[in-house]
Amino acid sequence: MFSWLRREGEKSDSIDNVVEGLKKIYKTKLLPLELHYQFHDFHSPQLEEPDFDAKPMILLVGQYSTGKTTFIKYLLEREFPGIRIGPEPTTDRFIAVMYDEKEGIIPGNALVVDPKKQFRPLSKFGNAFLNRFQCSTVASPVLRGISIVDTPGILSGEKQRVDRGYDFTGVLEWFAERVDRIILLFDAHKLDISDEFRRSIEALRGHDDKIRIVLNKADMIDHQQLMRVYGALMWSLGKVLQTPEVARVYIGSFWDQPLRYDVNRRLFEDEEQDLFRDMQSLPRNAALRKLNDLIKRARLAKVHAYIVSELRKEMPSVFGKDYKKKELIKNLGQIYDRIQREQQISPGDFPDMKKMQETLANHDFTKFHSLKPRLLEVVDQMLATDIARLMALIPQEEVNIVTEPLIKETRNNDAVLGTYDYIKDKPCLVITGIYLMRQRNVFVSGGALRIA
Ligand SMILES: Nc1nc2c(ncn2[C@@H]2O[C@H](COP(=O)(O)OP(=O)(O)OP(=O)(O)O)[C@@H](O)[C@H]2O)c(=O)[nH]1
Ligand SMILES: [Mg+2]
Repeated sequence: MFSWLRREGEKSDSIDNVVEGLKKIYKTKLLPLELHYQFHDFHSPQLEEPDFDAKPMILLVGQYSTGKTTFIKYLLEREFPGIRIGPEPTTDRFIAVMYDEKEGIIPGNALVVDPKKQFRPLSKFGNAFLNRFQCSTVASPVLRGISIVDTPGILSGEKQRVDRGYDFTGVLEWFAERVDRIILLFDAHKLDISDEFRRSIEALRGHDDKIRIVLNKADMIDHQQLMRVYGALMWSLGKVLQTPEVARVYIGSFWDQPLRYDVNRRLFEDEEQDLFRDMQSLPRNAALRKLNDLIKRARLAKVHAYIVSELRKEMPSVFGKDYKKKELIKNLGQIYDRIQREQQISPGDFPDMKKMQETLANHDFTKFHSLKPRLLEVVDQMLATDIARLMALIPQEEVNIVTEPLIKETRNNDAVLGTYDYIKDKPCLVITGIYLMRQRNVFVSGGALRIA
């Protein structure tokens, strides 16, 4: 049934070249800027080879018993080592389900020291987490193209907040930042969004472009109830996600058992097709996403350099350092404003103020470096030329995938760098540069959009 995933699993040479190119420009052009301004202490750790090489990952998130583990089983058409399915809270750990000829389980502590895997930074969440983290390897053809991460169901109240013993939301955020898709599962038969789940969704908010929502177990209810549950879910989601667009919800029953109510069979089949088509595009789009992520990272690294060097400039050389530091942290908003004005950077590009203030409190401002324009110029040049060169290597098909939302988003005053031209006598917009969406960056090159 999932033969398409198998086909997509074979990587093309051009995508390999893009990944190699990204590694090189990261190491030679962006990393020096990150190191100079301690970017890794503030935002995200240094990227290693496996971060670039990793297959696209899908993260499953939901309250307990919404069918996350069953969903994976359905996708793989088989079980994986360590699988547990049941009506009570069952999965008690994060499980990365990955391809390997040899089936087995690699425990968390061994995973984070494996230089070939991308999980090394997870060691910062401590032993309590590592004991609850594992990799299950399966020789499933589906996993040749993607990896899937199963998570413990989100519980309510104390059980979620205290009993876990590690920073659950922090781990979720770590994965959310790195995965290609986040599938949020809801149980149509028992629709309820607990405060804890709401908080987890909020932690994923910065990645809303990756989120897909599944109203699972819809086979348990009839068509009338389904309409009501669907409406209730949309109403609740609107409050939690706070995006102006309406979320796309895939309705279905992702398991291999007969449906209890058959009235909606056709709907479920169509929805499944749509969702799987979306997942099918992941291996192809992964190169584009990695490129995109590097652009995002470079822009944040630049803003970070401006902030840190500005703080350095404000520090007195002899007396009153502690007092000044406190004052600067308190008035960080003014520094943001100043940089925004002087460097013409949009407010959405700045790091979260509260988080930045907390991290700054633990740093010695006198050790910060002052502005080194050369480092920034190298990154600008990387964004302007190297990225465009790599972009051109990505097969045209993928470029076209992102040209569609472009037209919609231009209404929000975002920038498309391009030229008007005629193709077969029809006026077209030929996109040659960077396109900035409100929170994310999509880089497009060589696409041609017909003007209506
Ligand atoms: N009716 C119906 N039941 C389902 C479906 N998917 C899963 N189930 C049942 O729901 C229960 C929970 O499934 P799991 O896959 O363990 O759910 P989970 O989200 O992984 O749960 P935790 O690991 O505890 O968070 C099991 O009894 C499954 O058999 C579905 O599509 N329809
Ligand atoms: Mg489970």
